[in-house]
Amino acid sequence: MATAADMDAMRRAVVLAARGLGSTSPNPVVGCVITDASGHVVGEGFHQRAGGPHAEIHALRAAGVLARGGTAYVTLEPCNHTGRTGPCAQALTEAGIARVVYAVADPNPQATGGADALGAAGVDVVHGLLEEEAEAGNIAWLTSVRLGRPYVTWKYAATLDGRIAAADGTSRWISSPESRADVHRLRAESDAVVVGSGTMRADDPHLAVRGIEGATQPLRVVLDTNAAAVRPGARVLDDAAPTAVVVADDVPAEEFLPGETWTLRRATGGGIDIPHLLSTLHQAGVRSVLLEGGPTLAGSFVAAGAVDRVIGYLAPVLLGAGPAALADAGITTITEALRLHVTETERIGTDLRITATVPKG
Ligand code: AOF
Ligand code: ZN
Repeated sequence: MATAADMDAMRRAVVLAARGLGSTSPNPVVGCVITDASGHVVGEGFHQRAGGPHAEIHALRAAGVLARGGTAYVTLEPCNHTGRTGPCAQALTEAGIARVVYAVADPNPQATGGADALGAAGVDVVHGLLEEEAEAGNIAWLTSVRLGRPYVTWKYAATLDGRIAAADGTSRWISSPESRADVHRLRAESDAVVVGSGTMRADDPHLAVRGIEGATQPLRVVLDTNAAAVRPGARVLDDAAPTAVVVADDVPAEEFLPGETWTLRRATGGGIDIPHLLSTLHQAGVRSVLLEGGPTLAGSFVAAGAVDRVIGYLAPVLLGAGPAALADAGITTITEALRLHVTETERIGTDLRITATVPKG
């Protein structure tokens, strides 16, 4: 049975887990709170980077001997494997933890089994407290383990009438400075930022995180199918963050620019094959992708069923003409419309930010 105090401790663990967003990939974000036998918090921890101690170990170290007889609240089932670190189920047992409450079962076949191991050692185990919140906080990693591809967020900024530029192509600045700063937070939480050749030509974007101290820079990925859009001196080629330029595998190598070039399959429509791109990113350890590309690229991702979440910044501006945020996504009749689930609405500066998820399956 879970009490109100259990809920408070797990809520705190979910908040702690989020501190690892952007820096733990290819591993999950995990938070842990330890309370003593009388319910006082004696240790907290979160997973900070892949290869480093798991959340439970940080919390156990903070608690020391006060962990004995206490409860550990963990957002993910404690692991049962010796990977880069030892099994947390064993560390919890050895510290004398009497009860473990965890939110989400670990779907990773190598690490699973912690709950059973704890139960077998006589620890009281509770599963599922704040499962939805913990799942949402770790959605990129969980999606990656389940689907073998990164979690994709498509972000755009548009006028209230859904346009991303005026008829003559001018677009600076539709959204407010606060919205633009918020995008840097999204980039910092993402492992990779993806744009296409249209955005490359129109904006010469930089795509690195600015203005957030200690932020982990994402991998900047430019889909330049025909090796024609990224030119020497492009801002994306500076050393502020790593960059991969993706070119179709039928383009002659002499046309590549110096630097990291990935050659991937071309899809029948002419662009890079999106499932191939996503599985390549997955293999490179990328668990979350922020799609900042223009309408054409976003249309291809939607058509490929490769968008999990949409974040739209809507500015109270009308243009009446100009390109729409999303180009053709293969939808021709209303029964095929992609219907989303709004998870959040927020005022950002003078704009409205809408976050919506794409239902699975
Ligand atoms: C984490 N941090 O706090 C917990 C994890 O690469 P390793 O050896 O550190 O193991 C990673 C796996 O351990 C991970 O995929 C997940 O299944 C489990 N739990 N991992 O990185 C943590 N609790
Ligand atoms: Zn562990």
